[in-house]
Amino acid sequence: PPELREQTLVLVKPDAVQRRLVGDVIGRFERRGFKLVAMKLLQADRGLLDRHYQHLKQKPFYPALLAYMTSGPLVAMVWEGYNVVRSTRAMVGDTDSAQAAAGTIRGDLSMHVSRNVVHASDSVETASREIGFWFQQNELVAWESGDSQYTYG
Ligand code: DGT
Ligand code: DGI
Repeated sequence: PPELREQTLVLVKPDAVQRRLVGDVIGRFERRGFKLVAMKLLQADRGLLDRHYQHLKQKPFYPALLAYMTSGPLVAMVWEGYNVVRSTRAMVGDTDSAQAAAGTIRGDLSMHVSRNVVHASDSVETASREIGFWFQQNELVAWESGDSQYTYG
């Protein structure tokens, strides 16, 4: 069914790579039951980030955001599953880590909006666009997980 095939883009940002938090972040999505369909470690360049953050290019903090996002490698992933876009946003928490609820990724692992550990797409439409910025179509792996009768009913 198509509703089980919803996909979202998650970036584990350079602060999280430096702080050795990649496994913690991946583990949360795995335990929720979502399926990993693409993943790579890369150094993002300005062109890619300008596309990804086109809605923020006029913001006063954009230069600082670019410097942060190019400061080291990040991990880009595509996760798939039922309601994955909204569920992932809920797991990530408020953009401003200082406001993020305990139990969320940002609320558990970060303090400040400018080093907020992860990115996750905010709508199904955005997710489809963002996945196209970060991945080639042939980098997405279609596979059947053997546990779906236990995770979906
Ligand atoms: P910098 O990095 O030399 O420009 O020094 P700041 O303090 O101006 O910049 P930074 O990187 O600490 O923070 C960037 C922007 O984030 C800063 O202009 C104000 C904003 N900011 C700081 N704290 C918060 C917060 O709690 N929530 C939100 N939404 N923005 C904040
Ligand atoms: O989708 P989100 O990441 O939750 O939020 P967004 O698309 O509004 O902002 C993208 C990123 O920009 C966010 O993860 C961190 C950064 N950002 C947002 N507001 C501020 C900010 N960075 C700084 N330094 N200051 C801000 O006020």
